[in-house]
Amino acid sequence: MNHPSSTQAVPTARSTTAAGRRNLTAGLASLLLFGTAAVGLAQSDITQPGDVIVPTSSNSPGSEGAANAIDNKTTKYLNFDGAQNAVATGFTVTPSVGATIVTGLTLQSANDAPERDPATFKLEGSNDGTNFVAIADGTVPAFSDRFVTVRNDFANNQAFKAYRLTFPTTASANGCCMQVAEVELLGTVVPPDVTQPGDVIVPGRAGLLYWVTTWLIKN
Ligand SMILES: [Ca+2]
Ligand SMILES: [Ca+2]
Repeated sequence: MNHPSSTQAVPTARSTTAAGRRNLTAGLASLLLFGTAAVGLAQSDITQPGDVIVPTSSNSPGSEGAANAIDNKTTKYLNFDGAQNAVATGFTVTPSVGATIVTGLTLQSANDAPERDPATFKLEGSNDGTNFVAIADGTVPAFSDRFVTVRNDFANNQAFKAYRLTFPTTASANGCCMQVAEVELLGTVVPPDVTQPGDVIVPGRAGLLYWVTTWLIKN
């Protein structure tokens, strides 16, 4: 590998303290290992049709299951357990893109019955599929019409491999259900750590790190 930009950038970022040089060295080592994959990632929907999705229950019409929530179409997911807000309905999705950091979501209202629209949401994340950590919860902005998309943004810096999204309440307690046409989870994909304990460290890379470290100490 060639890293001309890394070495050329060193003089302008040079620190005058020993601690600063150590920090710079550590930073450069990280850059050498991870490259620029973590820089400038745009937020986007981290789900896609076909991702593994498990509903809170199968109490849905045959053609209106949870997969409809992430199929990129106006088809709806309807769950009868949401009648009278008796149960928080929703789903758990495992994005095929791997670990992600989610900081927002969008919801699209379904074709009819606005009283069935989600009114509140709760988002949790998991890395083992069993233990879930709270990420965000709150009120869903009102839908002005059918097939309208609303968005919630929230602070989060934790990465997860799976997400459970549930809707504790609907716009009005109703005798039918909860329904939603489409859901997007907005976030960024976490670049994988390409190293693991026991990896063989090739002399070329070790030599480059030694050269950079020596150069920083001297300068
Ligand atoms: Ca989508
Ligand atoms: Ca859909």
